[in-house]
Amino acid sequence: MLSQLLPLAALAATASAHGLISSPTPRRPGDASVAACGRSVVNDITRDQTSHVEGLPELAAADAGYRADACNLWLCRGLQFGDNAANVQTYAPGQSVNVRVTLTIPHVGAANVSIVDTRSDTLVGPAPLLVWPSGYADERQFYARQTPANQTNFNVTIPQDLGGKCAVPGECVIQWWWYGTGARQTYESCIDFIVA
Ligand SMILES: [Cu+2]
Repeated sequence: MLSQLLPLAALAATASAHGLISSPTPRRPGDASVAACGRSVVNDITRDQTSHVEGLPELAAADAGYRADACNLWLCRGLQFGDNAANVQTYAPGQSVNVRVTLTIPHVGAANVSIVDTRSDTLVGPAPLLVWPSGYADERQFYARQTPANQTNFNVTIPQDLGGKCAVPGECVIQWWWYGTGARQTYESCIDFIVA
């Protein structure tokens, strides 16, 4: 439906794009991610930073540069703190944080926003910060330009008690996670932050 508005090259480049945090600055691929996940995975993510996790494990397994102990493709798509060290946000307990997501292709499903301990890949704090149990990125709403505004522009509240975690850069991320049920595709995007 946008084809008449977009040059062919731009259309090709975005054809598989789905979603990504646009603000605050999320983790993006770089040298640290190559060192952990291998060149094949990072090339795939670089080609389309909004694309899904499925398929990356196969690329990783076939790449000699992939280090299973350092690269968890199901957390931030494997993207590493070292590539985002210049963009560590500092938040106070109880602070409300505005997050923006760019959705470019919808696949209706579930989504949530959580604080994750990057070393153990476990939730930090009392619960996910936000949950959409279903109905996230619904195709019918999207193509009618009726996606609820709070799916792409929302606030999360930093919990008062994080159990002493998230004081050191790289220890915790705020991860936006979305699973398109019909498409069977997972999307992840991560914000690096500390509480102080
Ligand atoms: Cu898709």
